[in-house]
Amino acid sequence: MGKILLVTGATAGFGEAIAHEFAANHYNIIITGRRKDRLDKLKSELEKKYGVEVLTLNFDVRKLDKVKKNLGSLPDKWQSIDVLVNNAGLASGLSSIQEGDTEDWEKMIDTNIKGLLYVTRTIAPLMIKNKKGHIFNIGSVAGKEVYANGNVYCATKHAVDALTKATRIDLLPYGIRVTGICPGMAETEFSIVRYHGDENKAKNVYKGIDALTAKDIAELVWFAASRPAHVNISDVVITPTQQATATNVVRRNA
Ligand code: NDP
Ligand code: 8X3
Repeated sequence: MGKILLVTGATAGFGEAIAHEFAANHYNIIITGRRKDRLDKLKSELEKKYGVEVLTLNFDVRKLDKVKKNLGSLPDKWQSIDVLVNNAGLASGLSSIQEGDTEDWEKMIDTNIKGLLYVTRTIAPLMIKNKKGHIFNIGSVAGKEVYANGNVYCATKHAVDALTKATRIDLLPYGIRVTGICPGMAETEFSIVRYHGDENKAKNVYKGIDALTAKDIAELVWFAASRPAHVNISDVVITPTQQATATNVVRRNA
């Protein structure tokens, strides 16, 4: 078995593009997500296009028992994971703190923080045992700054930022690399999910902007993963050229 990537949330957006990028570079791939039909479709695409092996694991990262069941007893040949990308995540809603929906809050906290922790807690010991590994956490510009109505999403991504730094320290003695990738505006299904399925509202987010694409993020992750073993890229903020901060954006025809 050659090198192995495990990417969570591979049924759309960044995760799907990261799976393609690594498969194109001859990695065998473990893909996860809740939508089984999409996992099955991606598996056959990757196998056909790149001739790599693909393992699909269909579970919700919020459920610790499912994370343990799916990732805690991987088939032997899939245990030697070289790269983990903690990507599964979401924004749900965009409301003030006084009007926010607590169900949205639970979803974001449970997925973006607790899900990432559950996966890391399960895979890091394997990496330590195998004496190799590279963990990527997908943070956000929302983990570097806060913006109006972003409250809980921003808090979860600040937590990801803290966990990336803390994980790097804890895994330092084992030579395991840890990288934070913090994107700005990228057009995926992210805003559709944030606006609870309202595609028109989601489209407006990127109006007049050449937003980042999922491929831009996948290429960045691949770049960091493919540096020589003595190089750890710690933290990268990546935005569209038309975006300077979470809120400073210049739109065409604005
Ligand atoms: P998408 O909505 O396109 O993809 C999100 C992925 O996460 C899907 O594959 C989804 O799979 C998975 N996911 C969500 N919840 C769960 C869950 N409970 N269990 C398992 N998988 C889950 O969004 P992006 O690709 O844009 O987002 C990927 C990451 O990047 C997220 O962490 C997001 O916060 C972050 N990000 C996005 C930015 C953007 O502008 N797009 C900018 C900065 C960061 P499924 O629904 O099948 O479970
Ligand atoms: C996603 C980018 O600006 O919507 O994390 O928070 S933003």
